[in-house]
Amino acid sequence: MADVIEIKIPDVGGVASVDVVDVLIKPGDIVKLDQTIATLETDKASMDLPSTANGSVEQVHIKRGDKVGEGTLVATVKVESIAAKSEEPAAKPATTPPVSQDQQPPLPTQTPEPPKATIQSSQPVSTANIELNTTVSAHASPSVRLFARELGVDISKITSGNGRKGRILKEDITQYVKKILTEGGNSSGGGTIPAIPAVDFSQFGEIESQPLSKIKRLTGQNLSRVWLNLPMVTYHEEADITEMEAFRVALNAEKAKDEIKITGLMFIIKALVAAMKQFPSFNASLASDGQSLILKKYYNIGIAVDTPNGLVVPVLRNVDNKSINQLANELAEKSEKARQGKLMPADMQGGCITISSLGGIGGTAFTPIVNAPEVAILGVTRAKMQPVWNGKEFLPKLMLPLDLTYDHRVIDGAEGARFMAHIKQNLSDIRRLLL
Ligand code: CAO
Repeated sequence: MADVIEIKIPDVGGVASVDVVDVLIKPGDIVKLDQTIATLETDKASMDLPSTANGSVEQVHIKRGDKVGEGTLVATVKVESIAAKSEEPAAKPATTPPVSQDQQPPLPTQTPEPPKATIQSSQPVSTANIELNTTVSAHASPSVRLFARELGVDISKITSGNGRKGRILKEDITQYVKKILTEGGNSSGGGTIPAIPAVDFSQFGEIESQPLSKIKRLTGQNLSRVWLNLPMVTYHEEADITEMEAFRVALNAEKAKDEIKITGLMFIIKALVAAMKQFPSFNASLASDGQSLILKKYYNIGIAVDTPNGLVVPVLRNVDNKSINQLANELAEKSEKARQGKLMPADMQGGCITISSLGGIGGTAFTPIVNAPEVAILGVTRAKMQPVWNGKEFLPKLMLPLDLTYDHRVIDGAEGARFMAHIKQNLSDIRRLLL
């Protein structure tokens, strides 16, 4: 006669509430004693929940994402008779040697059948126990499952590992990811991005293979990560910099030959900081848990610099306290250091917003990628004389195209437009920067 056992969450080391991160059984499954049926996680540890019975799963009462505590019903399992495990003392000492599945006590079929009853069974999970349980019968340890989850790998897709009795190891996860990336992904899985197929270009003509610089490789990784993680919007605007340009030319005319010349970028930095002060959510980063915004009270601006080895972003610190001349000198010094490959990591850290200026080269607009965890990046392309209608006539104006890409999780569209309007207004009349 079949008995029904209720498997419940045991005492999880005194923790009141743990997250269910994986449920590994469904109704109809046959489970074995000690087999992992769910994975639980606190903010400090991941742990496997072992089955306390041999039998077939009748019902599963938890799902991924649930918060559970001691006594929560996990599953009901129909057994031919009560598993010996449920009668064992609650906690196993840490020194208990692992028992292999082959050595599991047989179901006590010889003993008289107990009356049909619902038996509550819960085996405490201590770290020592978790290790024993997973060593015995789980396909992968909690740390390997955690590793797989961090990489977005569905561990059930790996049928067997290189560990003892086919146990899945960390190396198996790494191998699986490598395989997916090189073979073009598993389009049926839905969780992976199909890779671009490899092509033998030599079949079409002569080729040469050139290794990417370290900067390019690292930048590539970072850009891909940002592209995949941030919902980005780019907003375009134009600022009339006719007067600003006249002032800049006049200032440079006063400078001695060997003095650093001022470019429009210095005024753009100042206008950007003025807008960041007005709109603090632009001078912020999303906390890693996505639950809060970290507002910064300092104003450090990263400037994307083109170098023979790739793009680097030195950071100008506390620009709100520096003059236009100081900024021009500092950028000249840092961009020279960047081009010689002499920037130190500290020179590139602590930025609040980045400016990517292609104005010296050309362009009418582009869509820069946010330098996360910053929330916005300002792109600049080449200013151009244009006829602008003032209501009565067309006047020649020097118009500067600006492109603002922002993280839409933090900045909404109207805020982005207002931020840009502020920058535009200040660049069109730089006296406003004194206010
Ligand atoms: N419109 C018109 N002219 C511009 C301009 C603009 N928006 N921006 C710069 N110029 C002019 C400058 O006035 C300067 O003119 P002169 O030679 O007559 O003095 C000339 O173009 C060269 O300027 P510059 O590029 O040397 O100086 P800058 O201060 O504008 O920029 C720096 C400095 C370091 C940002 C720039 O040299 C650089 O490396 N830019 C590349 C950035 C990049 O690659 N971004 C990547 C985009 S993709 O993510």
